[in-house]
Amino acid sequence: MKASQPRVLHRAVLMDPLTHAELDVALVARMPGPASYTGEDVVELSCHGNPVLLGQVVRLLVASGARLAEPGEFTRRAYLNGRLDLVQVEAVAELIGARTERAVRLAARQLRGALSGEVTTVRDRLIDLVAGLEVALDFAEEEIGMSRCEALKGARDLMASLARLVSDARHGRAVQDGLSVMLAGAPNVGKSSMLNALLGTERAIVSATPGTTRDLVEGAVVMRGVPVRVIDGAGLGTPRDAIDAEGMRRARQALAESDLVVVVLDMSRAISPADDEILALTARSQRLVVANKSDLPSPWDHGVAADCACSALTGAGVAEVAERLTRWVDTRTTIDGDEGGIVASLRVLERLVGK
Ligand SMILES: Nc1nc2c(ncn2[C@@H]2O[C@H](COP(=O)(O)OP(=O)(O)OP(=O)(O)O)[C@@H](O)[C@H]2O)c(=O)[nH]1
Ligand SMILES: [Mg+2]
Repeated sequence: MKASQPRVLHRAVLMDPLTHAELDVALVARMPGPASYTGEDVVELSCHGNPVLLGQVVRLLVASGARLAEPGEFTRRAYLNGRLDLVQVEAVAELIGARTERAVRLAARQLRGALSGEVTTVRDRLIDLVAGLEVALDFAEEEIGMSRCEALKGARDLMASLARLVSDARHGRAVQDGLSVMLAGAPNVGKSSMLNALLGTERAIVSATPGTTRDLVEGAVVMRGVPVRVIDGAGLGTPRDAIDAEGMRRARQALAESDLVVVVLDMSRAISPADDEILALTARSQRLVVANKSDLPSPWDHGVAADCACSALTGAGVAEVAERLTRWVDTRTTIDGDEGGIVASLRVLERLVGK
């Protein structure tokens, strides 16, 4: 193996050293440090992807003196040997956990050092600013170094760069972690029908009996490359029994924790006190008010109380609801239509906002 050309794949027949039984025809590459992932000497074996075979190969290697890596050990070694910085190490975790192509793209950019590069630029500018000011203070008579005016402008520019970095990082987190949308409304307005229409599957039970949904029911959709959880729960109103009350408590909690509330109204009947209560409860939340059952005659004009109208039963207008949700996802994950370039970990984000 030592004699083999480094960083070139070689074909190798793997054999059980005791029985000499052939296990697999594999590919093997030798990557000598320091130009390897961990910075140490590494040998990579690529076997056929059968779990039984892989288990057998690993067992034989361990019997011959190797040991299993601990979780994250390769990346830890890469960090300790200066091959990756801490932000890139976090990017490895983000990459492994990414659930959409967009999240993969973002984590890959960070792994290549995008965030580290931005932070280094800010740091260099800060050092320039401090150095310029120190010179100005030390040689106050001679008018060299940085003027107060220049320093103030430099500091303001830096603050603006940091603010952009923080908002970019917040957007990045939304892409990585996903967003949640809660369907809220009085009993029987068509929340479960709306969930099913948005997901395109019969996920939740729909019935003409008010109080059908008790537990939270949810499904996932991808909008603009962002995973979005759509959650349906019990209708909010006066509970008929203890189970109803518990269902409503769960729905209220999910409503408080969600990123967006879709308030569903039934436009085939007059606005009820329960509707008013939900509208008041969500007045300060990010919300979209949808008038459902637009296929039925209505006693009111939906334009007054709602952002849009649809029929979850016939499907009319549901595309517009989805379009509005997509636009909201855009506002949470892009800056002026730009996808943004970083997904900072919560640790980095907290450091950036100075918590
Ligand atoms: N005509 C019409 N009927 C609808 C529409 N959406 C839902 N319904 C009907 O309204 C009734 C209640 O629908 P659900 O989706 O179960 O309503 P919900 O808000 O989830 O009700 P709860 O879970 O009891 O709070 C069912 O009979 C549905 O078929 C619609 O757009 N038009
Ligand atoms: Mg329901």
